[in-house]
Amino acid sequence: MLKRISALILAGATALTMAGCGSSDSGSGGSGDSSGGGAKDGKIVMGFAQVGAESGWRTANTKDIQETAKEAGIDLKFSDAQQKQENQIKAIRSYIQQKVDVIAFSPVVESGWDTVLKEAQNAKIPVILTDRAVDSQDTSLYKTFLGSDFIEEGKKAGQWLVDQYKDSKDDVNIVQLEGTTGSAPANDRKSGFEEVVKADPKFHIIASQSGDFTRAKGKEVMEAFLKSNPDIDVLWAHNDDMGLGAIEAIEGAGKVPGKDIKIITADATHDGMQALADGKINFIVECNPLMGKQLMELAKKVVNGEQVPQRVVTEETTFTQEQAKEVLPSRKY
Ligand code: GYE
Repeated sequence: MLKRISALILAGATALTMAGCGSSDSGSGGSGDSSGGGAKDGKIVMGFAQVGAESGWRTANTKDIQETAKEAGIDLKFSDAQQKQENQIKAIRSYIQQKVDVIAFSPVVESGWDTVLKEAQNAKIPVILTDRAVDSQDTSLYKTFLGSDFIEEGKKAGQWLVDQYKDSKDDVNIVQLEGTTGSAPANDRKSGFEEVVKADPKFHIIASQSGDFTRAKGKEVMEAFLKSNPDIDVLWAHNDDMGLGAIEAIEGAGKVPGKDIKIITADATHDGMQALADGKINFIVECNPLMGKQLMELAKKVVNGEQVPQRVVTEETTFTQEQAKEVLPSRKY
C-alpha cells in the first residue's frame, strides 16, 4: 500500500516538472487547458495576424503565406489588421480563445506587445514573429523571429549612395520617406542608412517623414518635400510603393525621376523592379516577402516541441538598373 502511494506521488511530481519545462516562465494562469500540446486531428491550426494590405510587398507576402499553408497541410486562420495595432491584438486574443496550435504575426509596430504575448504564453500557445520584430525584453514570449535584417538593408542603400558620389565633393541633399512610424523596418532602415551616410559630411538629410509604406502617402509627402526644398538630389524611400508614389510627384513637378532626383527604394516588388529597369529608380535593396515555406516548417517544429533558432534571417540581395532588366522576367513577386 505504502509503495503504491509513493509511486503515485512520484508520478504526480514528474507530471508537474514536465508541465514546468514545457512553459518556462509562463507565470500564473495557464490553468490546465489542453491547447498548445500539439495538433488535434493531425492538422495544425495556425492563426496569422497580418499587418494589412498596404503595399505590393504585403500582397505578395499574404499570398505566399496562404499558398504555403495549404501545401504544408496547415489549417490557416487569417486576419488583416489594416495597419492598426489594436486590430492585431484583437485577432491574437481571438486566436487564443479558439485555442489554435500556433500563432504567427507580423507586428505593425515594435512596442506594446508584452501583455497579449503573455496571454498567449499563459495559454501555452507558441508564437512566431514573421517579418517584423517586437521590442519586448522577455524573448521567451515568442519562439522565433523569421524575417529580414532591416538595418543591413538601410546600410546597403547608404553604401550605394556613398559609392555613387565618391568622386564628388559637392553637397548631396537627401530626402527620406520613412515607413510606418514605430515599425521595425522604418526604425531600422532609417538608422542603417543614416549610420552610413552620416560618416561623410557632404551628405545632408534635409527632410525625413513617414509615408506609411503606401503609394498615396508617398506621393503626398514627396509633393510637400518638393514644395519646400528646391534642391533635392536624392530620395531614399523605405519601400517601392512610396518610391512609386514619389515618382508621380516628381514628374508632376516637372522633374525627371532617376536623373534630376536619384531614387533608392527597398523591397524589389514587380512594379518597383519595372521602374528600376525603366530608369526611374536607380537602386533597389531587396526584401524578400516569400517566407511562407520557412514559416510553415518552423510552425511544425514549434508545435511538435522541437528546438528552433531564436532568429532566422532571410537571404537578400540588391539590384541596379542593369540587373533589374536581366532578372525582371523571372521574378516571382
Ligand atoms: O518593406 C513594406 C511593407 O515589413 C518588410 O512592410 C515589411 C515592409 C515592406 O509594407 O513594403
